[in-house]
Amino acid sequence: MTKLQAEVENIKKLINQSQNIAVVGHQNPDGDCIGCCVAMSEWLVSKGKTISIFADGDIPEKFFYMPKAREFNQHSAIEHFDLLIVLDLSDVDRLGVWNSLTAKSDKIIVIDHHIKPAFNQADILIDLPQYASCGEIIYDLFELLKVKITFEIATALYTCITCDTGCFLFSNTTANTHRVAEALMAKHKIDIEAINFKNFRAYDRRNIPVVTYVLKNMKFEFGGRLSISVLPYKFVKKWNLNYESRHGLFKYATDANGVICSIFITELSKGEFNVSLRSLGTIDVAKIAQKLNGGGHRNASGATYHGSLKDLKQILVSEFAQVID
Ligand SMILES: [Mn+2]
Repeated sequence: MTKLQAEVENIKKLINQSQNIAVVGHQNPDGDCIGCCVAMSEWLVSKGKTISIFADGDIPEKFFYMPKAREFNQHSAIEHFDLLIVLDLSDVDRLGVWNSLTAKSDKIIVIDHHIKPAFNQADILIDLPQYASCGEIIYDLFELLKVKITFEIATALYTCITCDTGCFLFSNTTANTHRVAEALMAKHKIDIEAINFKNFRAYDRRNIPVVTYVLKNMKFEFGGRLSISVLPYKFVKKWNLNYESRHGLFKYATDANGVICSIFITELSKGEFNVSLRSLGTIDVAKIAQKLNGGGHRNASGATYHGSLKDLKQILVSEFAQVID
């Protein structure tokens, strides 16, 4: 019996006995986080539950093809929930401004696929790092719960799966990932061309000067196996770049021929840096992120660093020196 099968009856029981339910994803919400909060909320609303959806940060407009994506962070005044469902994060710190939700909720279910589970408040904790996306877990859970998958739910779950696998390009993609995508396409007639255009092809032409800067200033170490890109605060501020558009720049760092590890540093404010790490194959960048009090997956992780850019680069280069040879 899988962990998911073992917990299905407990999840069903907690949901059945709850009326006022909060669904929350991680800060800097991405496609997986937004999609699984939307899919979960669509289902719970169809069961007559009262739902509030939260995630600390802006919801990129490109995700508004999912109607429920517009409903995030609208319910700040509510003081109490029967149940809190935490999706796509297992580190309580990544609730950000919504970390007070745990104290306001009678029961907590956490469903996640990151490597660092640390959610002590959870009544039910499902951490399955073998899954490429949290949305893929939700699909398997919905199958076990015999949930009627609607067009809206299928669209949201397909968004999760494609966003966390780089549209099936990353090494986390499994046979089950494809099985779930096949089921969503075959049974629910989702518009994959429209979804994939928004998430993988369309870009904002106003960002071209930033792309130019990043490409011009990319540095390579270890004979071209490690790439380092830095986005200074003046660009983040001038172009008002949100997490989503900053992240779109990362592919230039990761996809150069010969690169097996990449670092993308964004200066969020003076002395505060967002660090994103990527790797190919067995090189574990989650371990490096954890040394900076961050976390993530083996091949994709991140952290926030306070200090000088020079020190940060030095720490990262020496960490990578130990794993890259
Ligand atoms: Mn995810």
